[in-house]
Amino acid sequence: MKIVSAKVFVCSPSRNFVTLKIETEEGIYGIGDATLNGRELAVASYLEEHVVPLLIGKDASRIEDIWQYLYRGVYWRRGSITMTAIAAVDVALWDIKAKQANMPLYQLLGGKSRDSVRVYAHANGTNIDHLIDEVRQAQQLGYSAIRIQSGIPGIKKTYGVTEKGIKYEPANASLPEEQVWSTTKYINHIENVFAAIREEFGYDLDLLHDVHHRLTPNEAAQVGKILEKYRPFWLEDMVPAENQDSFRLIRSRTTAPLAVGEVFNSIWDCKTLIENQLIDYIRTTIVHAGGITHLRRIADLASLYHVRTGFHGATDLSPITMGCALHFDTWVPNFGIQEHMPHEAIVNDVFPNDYHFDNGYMHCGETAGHGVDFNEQLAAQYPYKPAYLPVNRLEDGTLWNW
Ligand code: CS2
Ligand code: MG
Repeated sequence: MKIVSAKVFVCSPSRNFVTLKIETEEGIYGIGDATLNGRELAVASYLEEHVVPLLIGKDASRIEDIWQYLYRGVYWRRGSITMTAIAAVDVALWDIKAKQANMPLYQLLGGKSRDSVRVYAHANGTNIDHLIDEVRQAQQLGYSAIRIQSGIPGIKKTYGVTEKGIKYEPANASLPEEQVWSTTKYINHIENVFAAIREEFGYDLDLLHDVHHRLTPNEAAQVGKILEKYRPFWLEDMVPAENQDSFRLIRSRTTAPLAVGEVFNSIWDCKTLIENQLIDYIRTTIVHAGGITHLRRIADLASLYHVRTGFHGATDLSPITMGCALHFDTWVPNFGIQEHMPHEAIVNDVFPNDYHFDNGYMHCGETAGHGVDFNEQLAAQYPYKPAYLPVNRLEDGTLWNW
């Protein structure tokens, strides 16, 4: 099962994606996602210059050994670029192995723990009335879990919110757009949002909310205490989590369930959080944290401490990651929920896939492999476009967390 070629593709059907295709001498190929929103070319270059030359001639069946080779062999371990590149290789090799075994990926992981994967939708409103409409639309599609994000009076533009009818894509400018944030204005408003949604839809609907790294631990504790009575399913990324110990302060003051991890790239980023049960859901994703091989380790550690998975699933992760995540979600015993932001039709044309949505649940397919392919010819019609995520400043100009 010798690797004879490995190619990197950067394309932009509605947004940028980086894809790795590994081919073996038997003609079986596998594809992996290497997309890192706003830093796509860094991962593409890392793969082309420092990974692909090392892969040629290696045995594609030795997934673990290649993972260890790319992790330990680099000396400068971890980081988003390195772990996204390793993830792309890892996912492509799992795809090859499953194709060789002629079985869908979830079978290789250990078979089904559930017949379908519960997903949550995004509802984003510029104001509370707009948000209520968005929640209703998601509910009518069958979602029983919905993430709610609202505009905040006095803040021009905030995370997750766009004008009616405009699809949200944060990497929206060829240089970072500067946005302004006010924690005071946010804390003054967020209870109105939850109270209005609970008033309109009751308590059977699971409500999620993403604070997107913008609070201090004490502010996060305040928001958790304010929102507890509205029974959120989770409050996500309340604070930046480099200092995992910060969550001890939050945890000691609120019972609101906490989710974190979409920006993590290895088990070391979440070891303290998980072992001390400081969170309820781990959001670390296959494309940014070393692939299936490493995510299995994170999920197994989490299962020892009552922490469930809640994988990131935004549109800046390619359908390859969504496909893999659904196979993983179908197997993993301590599954929590899966984020679901449907890709544009053209993205599904470039990345044909066999998964589908039905009434609030996603179903991975039965195709051998992870069930996602890559149309090189069509992809070539959509060349890379520079696109950066915004940066955030406080009202006094202090650079803050976006
Ligand atoms: C967000 C992401 O979906 C989420 O939970 O945090 O959409 C995030 O803003 C983007 O992935 C950044 O590229
Ligand atoms: Mg998030």
